[in-house]
Amino acid sequence: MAVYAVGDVHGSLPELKSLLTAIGFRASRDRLWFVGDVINRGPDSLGTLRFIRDLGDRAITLMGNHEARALMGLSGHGDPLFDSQMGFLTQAPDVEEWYTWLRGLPLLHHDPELETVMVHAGVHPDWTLEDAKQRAEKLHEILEDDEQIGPFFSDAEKIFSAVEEDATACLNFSNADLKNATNCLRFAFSVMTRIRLCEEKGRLVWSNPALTSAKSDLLPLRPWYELVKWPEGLQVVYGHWAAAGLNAKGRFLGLDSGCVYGGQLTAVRLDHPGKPLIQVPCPCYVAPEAG
Ligand SMILES: [Mn+2]
Repeated sequence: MAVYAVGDVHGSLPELKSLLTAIGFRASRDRLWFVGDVINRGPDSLGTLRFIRDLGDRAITLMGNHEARALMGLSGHGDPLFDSQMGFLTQAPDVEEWYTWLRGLPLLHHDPELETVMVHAGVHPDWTLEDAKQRAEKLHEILEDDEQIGPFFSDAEKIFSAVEEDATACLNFSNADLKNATNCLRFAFSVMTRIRLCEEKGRLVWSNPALTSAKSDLLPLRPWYELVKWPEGLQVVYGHWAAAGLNAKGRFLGLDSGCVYGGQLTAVRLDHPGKPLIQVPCPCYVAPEAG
């Protein structure tokens, strides 16, 4: 059996099929891990969803920020981007089935045997591995619960805006009262699906203008993974950061190599000691943007 992690597909089904041919993927024996953001921007989001769903338990797919936006919209808390981007879902005859499928996507996957963690964007530098897993499990429980998912998404501001003031208070959310716990979990949801840069002390920087801002109060900025203090032997696979491109230098392995922007779609074989990378080229489906 071979285990491959695949970077952000973004609806690029032809390129995903080319990649699987290039790695010699055998559905009868091999496994695929998708870092999330399998939908949007590319030519065939619905086809990509169907392809991955039909892999059944041979694929593990994480929640990316694009799946999160889809899920929020389908739960009745959409924003203008949901309306403009998610027609492939809202007009699909099996939209109810996709709502259920999206609700089941985990925020984080840890395989102790492979000593590997996968998360879409990243984790907060203050979290231990157990902290991250605890939050991901609680979020999974909320998203699958009919009574909890609506209230959880009801405050979109807390999901899509900077809520770093909740970070410190959230290190042990089980001790917080319900309101704070909900905001802690919204914060965790936001971090795992959207984090890129942090200040040295761990304060998150969400907005893209900050990437080029010379404002002294925003500098110096560091990639989240440079501040994480997890055990050395643990490998962390993530996506989400197309603007930074492939990161294959250390144990933090960034696989978003900008497929929809004319870059590559990347897979890495996780169970092989050399961690070989396989890439296929992609046409430019959309103009580059940081998102
Ligand atoms: Mn993303």
